[in-house]
Amino acid sequence: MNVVTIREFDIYPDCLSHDAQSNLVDAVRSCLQTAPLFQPTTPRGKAMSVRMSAAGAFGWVSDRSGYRYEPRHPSGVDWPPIPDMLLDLWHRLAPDARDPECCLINWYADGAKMGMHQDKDEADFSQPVLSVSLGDDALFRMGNATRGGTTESVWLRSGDVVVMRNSARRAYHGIDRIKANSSTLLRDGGRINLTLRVVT
Ligand SMILES: O=C(O)CCC(=O)C(=O)O
Ligand SMILES: [Mn+2]
Repeated sequence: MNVVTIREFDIYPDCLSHDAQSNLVDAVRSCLQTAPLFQPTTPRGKAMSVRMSAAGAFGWVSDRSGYRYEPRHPSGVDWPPIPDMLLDLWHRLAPDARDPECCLINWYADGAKMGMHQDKDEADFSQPVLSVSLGDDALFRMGNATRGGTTESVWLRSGDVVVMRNSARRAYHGIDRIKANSSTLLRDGGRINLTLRVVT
């Protein structure tokens, strides 16, 4: 499989075929019927521009009580299981890793973005994070293990997969913007990002 490595972020362009992408969108929509998208706020009470949900044993949530993983959706229902095709992808690209315990679902409408951050609410940083892009193109910025310094950016397209492992696992990263209407995969436009994580 083709891989481009930038700052130890392994980027697999066109990893998922068009059929695989539409099957995955169907699987995500079915997860969202059980666990609807919600609008997280930062611990200081600012609404995030991305809407979120999750699948798996844990979902990531954020509100006035802080950033954390929770075993249930804010409504009280269990998170739905992680779709099998994502588990297959994880096993192919991260064969030595433990099984993922969370698939975070991020939904970006036009104008949504995600500030530079580290994924650091997990217990075991030896485990990778795998990220799947679906729908509109997104400008992904990759930084360093500490805030600031030089960064490099790449446009992630629908079907691209990124694996953050080794030094990239602790590196700051974010989404500066999405390019509206750059993909026809999602009927109402926008972008879905899925990140598989080992939480415990
Ligand atoms: O949307 C993306 O590609 C990145 C998402 C992300 O970094 C996260 O959910 O922690
Ligand atoms: Mn992240």
